[in-house]
This record gives sequence, structure tokens and C-alpha cells, in this order.
Amino acid sequence: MRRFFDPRQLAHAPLKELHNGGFTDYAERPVRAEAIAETLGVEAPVDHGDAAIRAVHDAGYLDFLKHGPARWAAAGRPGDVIGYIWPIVARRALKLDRIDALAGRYSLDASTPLTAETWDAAYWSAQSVLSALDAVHGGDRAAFALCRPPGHHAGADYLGGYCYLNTAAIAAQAARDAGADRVAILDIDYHHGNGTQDIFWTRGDVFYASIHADPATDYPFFWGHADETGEGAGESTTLNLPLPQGAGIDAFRAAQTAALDAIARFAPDLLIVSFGADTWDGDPISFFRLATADYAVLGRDIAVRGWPTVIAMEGGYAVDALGGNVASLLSGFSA
Ligand code: SP5
Ligand code: ZN
Repeated sequence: MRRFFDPRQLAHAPLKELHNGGFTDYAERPVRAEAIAETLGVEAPVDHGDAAIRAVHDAGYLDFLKHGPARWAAAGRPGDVIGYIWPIVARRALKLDRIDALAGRYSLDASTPLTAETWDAAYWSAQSVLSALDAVHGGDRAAFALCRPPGHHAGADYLGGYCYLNTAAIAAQAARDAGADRVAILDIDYHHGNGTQDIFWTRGDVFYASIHADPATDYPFFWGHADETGEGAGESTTLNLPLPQGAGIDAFRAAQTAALDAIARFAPDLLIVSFGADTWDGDPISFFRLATADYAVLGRDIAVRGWPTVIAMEGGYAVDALGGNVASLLSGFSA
């Protein structure tokens, strides 16, 4: 299986995140990607430009990602851009220019700093997933994109959860624009992919299924509950399967089989897997109990369905185990 990654994805390196009332070391570190790249071996993506990014994300938001850090510095703010006021009541099209207002307008949380290097890293993360999609369009059975920064918490016009550009959504929309009638996204990161769900919430052409920690106990709290099923043309094309903290492979595999069965009824032309290795037993910020060998079983269960498949990396914070966990998932496709 071809594996795509660009070293420019490493330059994004926030130092701190707001967590439980104080600033702690940022969990989504460049060394995550280095560990995976070293274990798997990777090739450089092709530059597709920004059309596929603009097809998903809001123009004002992209401008904020590119120019927000310089505006923040010019306003005399120290460190990286972090929102601290959110337009919860009046989220409307005010023409706000103050950088502080923009940081709130375009953020989901205060644990996802925007740095001067973020845009370039996120841009190449998107190019990696677009190159994996090219490989599958070219006839490959499956391809892997080492997306970092990750993507599934980012919406059309907001960053959050260590995510800036929604790589799975960008690939899904690019596949639609290239002629696929129906695309399915299977999200098996520990956290619910609120951004991906949001982007396709009212769409009947993209099915979103997610297995994740119950948002009653885990980030992102407000999304990923079992009663969220989509609206309008997207009614019943969102499927959320939350599991309790402590869940192991038996519960996870049963949920994934239910998700794959629902995706089979949708009959997609292409599958995109948002893969987080933060379901691993030793993950420092997550609480499922999967073992390294379990990912091969999950990968095999996905592969036997036969859909052309693009795998996009999401979370996973136990750096020493990351390469092995990703390799295990991919091995399921060659078994
Ligand atoms: C892509 C992904 O897995 N995003 C996860 C975002 C979760 N953010 C909430 C949990 C933050 C825990 N931060 C711990 C920092 C330790 N220094
Ligand atoms: Zn996660």
C-alpha cells in the first residue's frame, strides 16, 4: 500500500494547550508523524493546489489560518493564536476585523493553537490525502495518508481538537467532484469527528459513521451522541456508535461491524477511514483498551468489504507505539 507524507507537515509545533484549567504540553507533537513515517516508509505527495481545500472550507476561515498569526503578533499578543471569546449566542455574519474576534469566530476550543507554521503543515497534510486518493483512483486497492495535523474535529469554518483542515472531508468531496456518486467515511479515532459530521450533516451523498468514546465523558462532549443521525437530505446518513471508557476489541469490533453493515447498505463507491490510534490501551489521553494486534483484525474486517479505501491518519498520542499500531491496521489489507 502506498503511504504519503511531506516533511513540511512537521513544522507546525504548538508548545502548550489549555487543558483542565491550565496550560500543559501539547499532545499532538511532530514526533508522532516522524515515528509513523520511520516505521512505514513514506513518499512525497503531489501538490494539487488549494481547489479541493476551498471546496470544503470557508474562504474567510482559510484567510484566518494563513494570516491570523501575523495579525495576532501585530496586535501585540504573545505566543500562538488562541481564541478566548466565542459567539455562542450571535454566531452570524458580522464583519468583524479584530483578531481576538476572529480567533473566537473560527475556533471550536482553546486547545488548538494557530501558529505561523500551521497553514503550510495543514496544506501538505491535505495534499497527502489527495495523493492517496489519486492512488486509489489509479486502481490501487487502498492507500494511506499520514495526515498530521489531523483533521476530523475541524469544520468548514473552525479549527479544534488539534485539527485545522478536515482531510477526510477534503478527500470525500474531491472524490465526489471526480465522479463518485456516494462516499462513506468510517471514523475509528477515539474521539467523535464532530467536524466531519458537521460538514456532511445535511448531505445524502456522503455517509458518516463513527465509533468513539461516549461524549458524555469525553471530548468533544456536544457531538457524537447516538441520537444524532443527520438532517434534511442527510437524515439517516450519520451513524454514531459511542462506547464507554474501558471498551476493548470485542465491543469495538462489534460496533465496527455494525458501522460497516450500515455503510454496505449505503453502497458507497469509495470508503475513507479516519484512523486514530488513540484507541490503544496505553494512549496517554484516551481510555479504550485495544492491543496492537487488534488493529490488524479491524483492518482485515474493513478490507474484506472490498471498497476502494483511503486511510487518513487522525489521533494517537503514545508515540512509541504509533508506528506499530498503524502498520498493524495496514497489514489487514494485505492479509
Ligand atoms: C485528533 C484528535 O485525536 N484530537 C483529540 C483532541 C482531544 N482534546 C481534548 C483532550 C485534551 C487532552 N490534552 C492532554 C494534554 C496533555 N498535556
Ligand atoms: Zn482522537
